[in-house]
Amino acid sequence: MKPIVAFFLFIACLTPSFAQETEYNLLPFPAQFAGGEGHFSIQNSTQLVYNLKDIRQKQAVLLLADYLKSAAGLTLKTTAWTAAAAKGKNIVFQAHTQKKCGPEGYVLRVFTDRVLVEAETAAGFFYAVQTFLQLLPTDIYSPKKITTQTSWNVPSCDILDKPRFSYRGLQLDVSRHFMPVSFIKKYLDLMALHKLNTFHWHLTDDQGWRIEIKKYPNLTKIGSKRAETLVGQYYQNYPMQFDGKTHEGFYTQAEIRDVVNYAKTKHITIIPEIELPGHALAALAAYPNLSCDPKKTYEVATKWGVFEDVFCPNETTFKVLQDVLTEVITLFPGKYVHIGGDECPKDAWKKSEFCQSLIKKLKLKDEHELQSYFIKRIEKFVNSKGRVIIGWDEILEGGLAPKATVMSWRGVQGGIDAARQKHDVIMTPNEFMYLDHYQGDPNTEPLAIGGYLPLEKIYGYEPVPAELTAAEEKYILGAQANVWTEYMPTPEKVEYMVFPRAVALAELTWMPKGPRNFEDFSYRLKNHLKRLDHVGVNYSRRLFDVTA
Ligand code: TNX
Repeated sequence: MKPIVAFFLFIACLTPSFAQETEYNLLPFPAQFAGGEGHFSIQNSTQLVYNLKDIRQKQAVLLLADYLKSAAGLTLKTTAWTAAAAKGKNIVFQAHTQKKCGPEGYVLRVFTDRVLVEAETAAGFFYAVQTFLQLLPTDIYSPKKITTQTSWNVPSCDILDKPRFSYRGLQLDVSRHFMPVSFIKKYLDLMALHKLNTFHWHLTDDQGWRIEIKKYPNLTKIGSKRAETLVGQYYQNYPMQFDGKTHEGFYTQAEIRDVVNYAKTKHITIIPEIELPGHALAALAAYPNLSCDPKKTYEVATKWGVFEDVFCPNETTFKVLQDVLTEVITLFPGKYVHIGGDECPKDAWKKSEFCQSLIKKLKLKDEHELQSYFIKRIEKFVNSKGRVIIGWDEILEGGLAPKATVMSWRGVQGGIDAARQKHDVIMTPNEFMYLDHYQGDPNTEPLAIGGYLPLEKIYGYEPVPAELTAAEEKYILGAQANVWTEYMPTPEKVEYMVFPRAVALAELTWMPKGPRNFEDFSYRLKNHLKRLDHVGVNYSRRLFDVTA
């Protein structure tokens, strides 16, 4: 097809559409897409021509070159822009400034005689390359050179793409089960492949403190190890079994820096979570004076669930938590620090004379307001360092901290309430966004925490609650799926639970609002799974192949 014809076709087809053809197995599917006729064929003589502003933009070009080299064995020349090279049968990367597609968007136009990639930012070019790779045969993801594939063709198409939401998140709980750095990097790779841009790293909880804090070495010396774990017993209803293993592990600050830098190359921001005032047993085992009853002995939890012993709102605790957050903030450059705030029983505060007199002194109504006082003090400190707190939706109780962003997890109501109070919101309701829930029949699936979230259900989730007005809607920054690891002792099990459901998450946070077609998604997914096979992902095969 001639470029001019393709251009008019492009304009005519600028409406969200679904892929009908086998060759457009794009996930997430682009915002605006038009298929064309014929294909661009990549040869050894094809050049990667760039007219780019900065080194990070150029990295996207090098990334494409790497894939073509390692999987296809094609060594393409990368060359700075010249009029002649830009007119040749080449792939041309060009920075544009027309503000067409926003901070993460791009234009990708595949003609039979050249390819044009345009974006405003390095992230835009990175996502353009991700899409371009998905237009190639799935073998392009092979870590080894493919000898059976003789041609590397890209079907003609015109794409103008940008995400619906600026926040497209995936969480991982490394407290219940520690996951090695190598796996965290793989997780980030997989997120990037699906254009997810925020990794929420749940680093502390009752069952383990996983981040080195130089000023308080016992947090990891004591808090990162636990005795034999009782698998099961989440609240009262779940089966119990001993796994007979001790569990330990933490990330040194050098490792954290390495992971943060790695994430940056994938255009992923990491949000660290330091849980407070609840889910704090590992910290209390290390430093009992952070509790309301320092004479008691505390142990890193060996059961799942919610525990009565929590941080005490005394000055020692605030001092220590501020020191901890200071180190955390120097390690993580992103805007947000997640401070937890969920599931904090008030029993210990009710029993504590100190807390009761504090409630009187501060003229508070009850322990909920005391929790709100706790969070507000922490927020003030975090804000003083130029950062913003995120908290689970319990932080609405007793009064929301003035600048907090809310993660709505117990349902959608927390998100609705926060948006109405003009607070930013990330939607992560457990009914739709919890990847620790069963994805298939609990009788045949490996043990999970309960709940039922099949692929079709997550795919159908609409992150903006219908109750919100247009003015309130803008507070919904996006959505996130959570991966709590009580029943995921290994990276393999995490992969099994996360994929392919995270692919659905990617599409629902990226594609424009409107009806999503599960059949079409499933069709594209089937081919997409070949990519995941190349990357070595232990996705849940049995959902797709009963003989597996
Ligand atoms: C509730 S979600 C929790 C976690 C558990 C999870 C299990 C949230 C803020 N708190 O501590 O791991 O349920 O699904």
